[in-house]
Formats: sequence, C-alpha cells, structure tokens
Amino acid sequence: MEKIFVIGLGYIGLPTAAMFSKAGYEVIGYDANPEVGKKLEAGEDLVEAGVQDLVNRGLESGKLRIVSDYEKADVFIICVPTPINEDKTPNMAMVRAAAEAVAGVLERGNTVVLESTSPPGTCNKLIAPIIEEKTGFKAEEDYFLAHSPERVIPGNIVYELVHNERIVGGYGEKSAQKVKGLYQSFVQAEILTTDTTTAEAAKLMENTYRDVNIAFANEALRVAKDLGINVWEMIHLANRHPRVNILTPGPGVGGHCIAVDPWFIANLSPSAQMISMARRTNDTMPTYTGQAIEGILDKGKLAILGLAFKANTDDFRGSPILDLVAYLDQAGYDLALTDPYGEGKTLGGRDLLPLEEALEGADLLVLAVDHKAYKDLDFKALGDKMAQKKVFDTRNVLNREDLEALGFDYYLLGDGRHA
Ligand code: SAJ
Repeated sequence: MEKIFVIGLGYIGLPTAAMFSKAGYEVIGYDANPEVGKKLEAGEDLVEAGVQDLVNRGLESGKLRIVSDYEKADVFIICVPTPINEDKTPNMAMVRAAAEAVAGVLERGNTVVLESTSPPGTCNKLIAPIIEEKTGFKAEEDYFLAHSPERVIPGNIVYELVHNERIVGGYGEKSAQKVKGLYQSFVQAEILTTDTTTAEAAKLMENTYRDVNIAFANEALRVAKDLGINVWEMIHLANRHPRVNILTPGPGVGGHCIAVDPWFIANLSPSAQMISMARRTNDTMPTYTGQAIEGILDKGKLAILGLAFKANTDDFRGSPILDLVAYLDQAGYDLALTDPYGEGKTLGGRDLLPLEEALEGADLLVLAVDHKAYKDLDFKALGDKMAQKKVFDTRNVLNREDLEALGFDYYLLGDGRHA
C-alpha cells in the first residue's frame, strides 16, 4: 500500500490523514508548527470529537505517525492554510513553502494533491513550476498533480468526508484518475473529475455562493428595518415558496472560509461586482449589531454569550463576534465575555469567564452565538444575577414569551424596531 505524507495538520489535514490511515495506508503527518505534533503525542485534543477519535486510533495503531521533517513518500497531500492579506489578496506563502519542500523529496511516479482552497491557477502556475524548476519533473509526465478541494463543514467533518461528493481536478487525465482512486478508499459518494483550474474555481464558487446568499439575508434585515417589520417572519413566509430559500441574517459572517474565499474570485474578476459587495455587506454586520445594542442601552455592563465564529464549534478564528466586541469596547461599555468552548481562553483582550460570573451585575445579556448549550439556560437564575433583566437575541433562538414571563425585556436583532 502507498505511503501518504500529509502537510498541514489543521482542521482538514488531520481528519484527512486519519481517514487514509483508517483505510489502510501508512500515513505520515507533518506540520510546520512543531507544537502540533507534540500536543498530539501528549494526547491533547486538537480537533472536534469525532475527528480526534479517528486520529487517536490512527496514532495508536501506528498507521499514522507525526514527523518533524519532510521525508520520501508516494503521495503528498497539501492541506495548509491560504489566508488573505490585509489588502484582500491571497497569501500563498504556506502553499509555496509546502511545494518547495515537496520538490525536495519528490521522486518520479509520485503524486501531489493540493487540498487547500486556492486561487484558480495555483496547481498549474505555482505548484507545477516550483516542482519543475527544482526537479526537472513535468506534471502528468513524471509525476501526478491534482487539486481535490476539501468541502467539509466544521462540526460534521467525519460524516461529510465520507458522504460528500468530491471533486478531483487533474493536471491531466492520468493525474485525475490516479487521485480519484486514492480518495475512493474512503469516500462513499461520487468522485467527479475535471481539470485543475475548474476544480479550484468550483470550490471557490461554492463558498462564494453561500456568502452572497447570507449577504442577501443580511440585506433583507435592513429592508425589514426600513419597513418596521420583523425579518424573521418575512423570511419564514418567503421561504414557503417552493423555489425560495433565504438563509439566516445575523451579527456577521466569519471563519476562515466563507469570509475569505470570495475575495480570491473578486480579485481575479473585477467585473464580478456582486461578490465583493456581498463580502462588504457581511463585514458590516458586527457594526450594525453594535449600533443596535447602543439603541437598547447607552452605557453599562454587557454579558456577551458566545464568541466562536459559529454555533457549536471551538473555533474562534475570524469570529465576527470579536469584531462586535471591539466595537463595543470602543463605545465604552463594560464587557464580560463567555463561551462554553472557550474555557481558559483570552479573547478580545479579556479572559473568558464562566457563564454565571459573566452575568453578575450585567445590564444586558447579548446572545451572540446560538450554541446548543444556550438553548436550555436557566434564565430565572441568570436574571437574578443581573443588574437589569434585559436580553438581546441576535440569532432568534430564545423564547420571547418565556423571557417576558420572567420579567425580562426581550430585544431581537431583526424585529424591525431595535435593529
Ligand atoms: N452564517 C450566517 N447565516 C447563515 C449561515 C451561516 O450568518 O445562514 C455565518 C455563520 O455564523 C459563520 C459563517 O456564516 O459565521 C460561515 O459558516 P458556514 O456554516 O456557512 O460555513 P463554514 O465556514 O463553517 O464552512 C463552509 C462550508 N461551505 C459551504 O457550505 C458552501 C463547508 O462546506 C466548506 O468546506 C468550508 O466552508 C470550507 O472549508 O471551505
């Protein structure tokens, strides 16, 4: 069985490595940050539960091992981050470094797969030339090269790795078929083959599609405000049409995918105006939400519940709630932050507090992320701790009647009155 070398042990690289080891391959994991390997060996959990179980099983069986330097293998899978720079251009430094390092150990007949979400042209115009310059090898002739974008949703990674359809874009047909065969070892859904650039663009368009649709929901929120009507009711009714499915408005769009990838397309095609407009609309939402809070309470202590970039994740990278916190900081509020996934963390310049402590003496509870843990809060007990019983629900997940029965003033983002 072939030996697979996975570069980048983040939220995609680790599960991918673990999946291949479960399928029987000998898998070697490498991360430029030596702490990752040390933490895994020390038994620390780095990824969501289902993934961590798979990783632990791989490590215990010896089929998965973590190394601190590049070594020879049959297949190299690049899963490094592709963030954006301040000016919204893609930062390809980590892909470039990985390609250079792979070129240092690559042998004729090996396979190179790029999983990282990347601007169209990355395989053909960045990776292939780096490898050719260093080794003289030509893609498709001397080694196989393909892009197979990850498509899994944080929170359900193991299931989606196996059950989502997968795209494999080959430098040529031989590369596409070779890499399709690899992923068939654990993917149970169809694997669709194409060329590298089409695969790169398709992945970006998937996330851009979602971003544009969320921006539409956030614009609906503003329309509802101008009309003085409740956006949630309006969307609920519109969505009863068989061909309408408006997404959910909220305090912002974050993470390292949806809020980033559309820029890769917008940069390439300045004529694609809707894409950058949608990005900007979504980026205004933390400020919009902060202004709504100012309309409810002009000063005092705010308890912010939820800091993660979305519900039920411990991922705080690029969270729009951190932008909201920065806005509220500037506006002079006293802030107490809490998140069930952030125990012991320092975010937004503050140590995260246990829930009850954050609520102590608060004038307004801001439900910022709809974590499952917040569905069954004991509002009676929490309200007793607060200085004023006021709650601002930015996700439309709390029950107005129940809260009002407990003596709370209930405010809702998108109710047409407050925001
Ligand atoms: N959000 C809204 N309203 C919505 C849906 C989401 O405000 O209706 C916000 C979330 O709160 C979050 C952000 O958008 O801040 C992004 O969350 P998400 O659940 O839409 O997406 P991600 O970033 O967790 O994962 C996406 C997925 N892409 C698509 O659904 C097209 C996933 O399949 C990709 O693999 C992932 O990006 C990636 O890695 O590219």
